[in-house]
Amino acid sequence: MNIFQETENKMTKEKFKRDFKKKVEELSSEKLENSTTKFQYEALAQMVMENINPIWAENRRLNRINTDKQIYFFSIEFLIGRLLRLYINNLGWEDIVPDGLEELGLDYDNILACEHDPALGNGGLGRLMACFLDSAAALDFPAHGNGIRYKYGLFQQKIVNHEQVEVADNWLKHGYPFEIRQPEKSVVVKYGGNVRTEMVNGKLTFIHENYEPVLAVPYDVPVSGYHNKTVNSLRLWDAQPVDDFDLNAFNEGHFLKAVQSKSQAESISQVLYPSDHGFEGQLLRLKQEYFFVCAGLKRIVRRYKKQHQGSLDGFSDKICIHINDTHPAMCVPEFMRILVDEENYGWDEAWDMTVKSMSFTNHTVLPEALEKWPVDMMQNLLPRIYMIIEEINRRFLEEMNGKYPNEEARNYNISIIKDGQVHMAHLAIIGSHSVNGVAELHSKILREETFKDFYAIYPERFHNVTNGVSQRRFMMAANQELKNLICDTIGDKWTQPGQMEALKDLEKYASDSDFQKQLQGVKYHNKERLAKYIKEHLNVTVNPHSIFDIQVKRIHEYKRQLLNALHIMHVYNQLCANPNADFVPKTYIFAGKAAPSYYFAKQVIKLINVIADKINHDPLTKDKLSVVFIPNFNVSSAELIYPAAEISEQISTAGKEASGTGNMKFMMNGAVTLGTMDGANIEIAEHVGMDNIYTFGLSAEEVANYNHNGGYHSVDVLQQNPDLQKVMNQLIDGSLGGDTFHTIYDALVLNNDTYFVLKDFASYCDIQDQSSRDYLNHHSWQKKSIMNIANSGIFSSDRSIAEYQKDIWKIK
Ligand code: 26Q
Repeated sequence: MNIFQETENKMTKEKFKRDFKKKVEELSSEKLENSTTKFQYEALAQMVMENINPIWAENRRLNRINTDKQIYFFSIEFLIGRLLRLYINNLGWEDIVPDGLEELGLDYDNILACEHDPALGNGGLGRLMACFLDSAAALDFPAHGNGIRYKYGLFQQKIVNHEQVEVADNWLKHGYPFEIRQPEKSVVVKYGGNVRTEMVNGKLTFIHENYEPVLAVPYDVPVSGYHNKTVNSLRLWDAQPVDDFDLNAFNEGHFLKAVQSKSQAESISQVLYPSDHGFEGQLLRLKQEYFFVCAGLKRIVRRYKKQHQGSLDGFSDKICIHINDTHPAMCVPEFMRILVDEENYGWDEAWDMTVKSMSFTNHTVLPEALEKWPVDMMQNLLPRIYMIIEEINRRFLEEMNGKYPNEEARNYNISIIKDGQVHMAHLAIIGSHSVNGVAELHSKILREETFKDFYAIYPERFHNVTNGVSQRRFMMAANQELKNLICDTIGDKWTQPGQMEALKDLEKYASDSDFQKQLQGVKYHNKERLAKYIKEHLNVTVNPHSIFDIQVKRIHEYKRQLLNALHIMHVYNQLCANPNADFVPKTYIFAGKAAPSYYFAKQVIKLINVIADKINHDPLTKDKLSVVFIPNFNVSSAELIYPAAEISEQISTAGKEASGTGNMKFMMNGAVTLGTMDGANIEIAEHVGMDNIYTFGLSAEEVANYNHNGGYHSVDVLQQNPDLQKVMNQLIDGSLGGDTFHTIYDALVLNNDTYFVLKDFASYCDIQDQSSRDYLNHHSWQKKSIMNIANSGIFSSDRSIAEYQKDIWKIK
């Protein structure tokens, strides 16, 4: 059902064409036929906002009076991607707009491409938030986001001389049509200064003075639901000086000081930190974390009090604060501060309300990514917050020492403050009623290893909610031809929110040769579309009849793009040795950004590009083997890439990838996973069956066993494998056009290969060979592809959101 098509002033194609033409001509002062694509984009964006705004306002009005529980996601990243097409689809205009524009002689895709893709996140964690907002709105469920309106999003990646070069992402340069600035909802965030105590009316009162105020100004972005009347809000906070100039400083003639304080305030929301691994304790990052926590909670509290006669009683029955990884963990002490210092609750009651309101999702088990802030930094920047953390910790340890007097070592281990650092994960676990991992294996590792001491104390707090992704963006919109084919075959029940598991009906067609042929045709078109993009952007010709084997994600040692690259070198060696042997044509595609300070990951990018250059220029490989590194992986290029994939590379060292979500996006577009038993791959294998996935390598348990015994001996593996020796030597002997990769060689050979790349190499080569042989049997390959699509429904973020509702937020 599409309720927008039932209303009286429903949009028709003719009305759309008239309104659109008028809008373009008003904006551009030109006849439509003389207008630029930029004006056409702006006109379309404005029309969309004019239609969403009244519904959004109505949603806000209803949210003010109704008593449904509201969810607030606090996340330092929201990787929302382009929004125009999604708004159009959600409004139910998906058939009207493309046709209408075509009749006006315009190209819909060109217009959509004018939207600057907002890159307000690094990768999985930020994109997950965007998928969750999409699903919550689709399911008519009030969930909102709170984050930072970074002036510069994640850097844009260029490849120059085979290497990554970072370019600033000035995404707001031409304005952003989907945000509404709400200056009257600005709040002040206080940094630094000192805290003084005073008895006021017989109560010990904490007075924060000499602080530096920063103004937090909210910008709201509508989050509309699919074919329904729900519009939620994503609130992004911008940092501004409280007064444009510090007037005192200015009047005293300290002009430079005044300007400096302005730029110090603005610096807080200036840029997204481009690292998603390796915690670095930078002061500005800590400022960012407190910034959106403080501002977001202030508005939520203010709104709640307004609705409840000035009281916060009952808050935790009506509001859930969801902490996305530890970056917003200061929600815990900040909410305590509000309750105790400002609202005069007693500590115990305040603590009970806090724990009941907060829930926490962990996204990583890499020890180097866990946040630990130096005590003196936190104490100086946030003196009252630090005092409250100390008190939370003191009471917690007192309770633990009372309950478990013989567990001294453990009680020290779980302390929030130890060794001069504040452990943010401990704060988040102690201050929340729920802690969850993002795939079965990951949640098990949290319970049994990472947080095992907490699991012993609070077993009831631990949950698993396996991640999911938005099928509306990553399949229905990105792969419309596939969507249409499936709807023609099994109907459209699966396209309805929460119903994606109806795709299971496709299993009936798994061996149907007509359906298989049509599916193959769809895949071929998507491969051609990607091949065209590659030709245009990289001037590399790839053979659309070859297998498209794709690995796209952030570049990390644990994700092992290196394993993929070493295998390609091996394949190339074989081809050179036997140019006339049978060879299944293959195109290896990579994309992904490395953190600018992550030297090893940048060497891997360089290696891939060097190999690509060599292989693509060798006439021997023509139409058989090509390698492509697509620069600047982002949500928009992802939408082109997933639909074209036949093999989805998910090859992380087992136990390291919390879940992965790209694996799910590939699967719903019919790619077959080639991966380790890690993260959500394990659940993909369970659902699709072992005949329809290629798995290889050590298990998480085997990896852990090696690690408990100090690792394995990579040299032994190397000695037994001449093919691998050859590849490894090529890294350092100048075979790669004179470039050498000693850092990579040393890590694998001399430093014992922390990520088990050499250990899993032989098993990876075997499974690669097997998949290429299987591909030759088109019938059985198409069957695998269909089984993947048919069983992907469970990996919809609609299912994840429904589980959070039921198990964590406890909403009926
Ligand atoms: C922390 C401190 C300082 C600077 C940066 C960070 C930081 C920023 C981002 C740490 C981690 C991240 C992002 C982590 C992330 O994206 N994790 C991924 O989350 C996905 C969604 O749950 C999972 O599918 C992936 O497996 C996981 O790697």
